[in-house]
Amino acid sequence: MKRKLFNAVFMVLLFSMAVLVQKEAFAAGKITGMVEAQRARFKKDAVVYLKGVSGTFTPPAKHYTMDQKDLIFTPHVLPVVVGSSVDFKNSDNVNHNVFAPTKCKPFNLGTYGKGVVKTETFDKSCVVDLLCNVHSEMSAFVVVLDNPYFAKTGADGSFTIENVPPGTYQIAVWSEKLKAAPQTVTVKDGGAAQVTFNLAR
Ligand SMILES: [Cu+2]
Repeated sequence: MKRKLFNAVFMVLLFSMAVLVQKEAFAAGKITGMVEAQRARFKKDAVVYLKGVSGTFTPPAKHYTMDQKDLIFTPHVLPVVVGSSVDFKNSDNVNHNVFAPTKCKPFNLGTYGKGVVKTETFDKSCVVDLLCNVHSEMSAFVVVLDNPYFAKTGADGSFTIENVPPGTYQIAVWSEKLKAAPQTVTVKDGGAAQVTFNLAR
């Protein structure tokens, strides 16, 4: 008897999960595409994002990490939603510093050695340049965005923005060196929209 009851409850649970999954699949769409550039290296690490999406967005509770390893900030470009916190690590045997000369978010975490982690919260949407005053060749960017609908391009320039609510949006691209005009994109219920940006000077 108990087993039958268990089976019945299990089936109901399974059924409601299937309904939920289906609802989710129909509600959200995605945007895929390419960021093209004449020099292949500029295709990588561009940030594609939606502008002016209404709503308030909760930043993730989990901190992002930006490491300093082998005299390189990793990742070089870190896109986050406004309000996110980033842990700045030093994994090298030498001292590093982290400072941001950016007007919208000036800060300096000081100079620190291996194993030390310092945290900064990014509460304004803007592009924050990061430098290390011990090693002038080191640089990175935290790209702080108004909403969670963004993606960073891979080495081939491809990107996918997942879970986009249906609607018409302005879509823009940020790149360290190059530019491209924003575009308009329409995402249909559960659909996949395609966008291509051509970066230039
Ligand atoms: Cu350094």
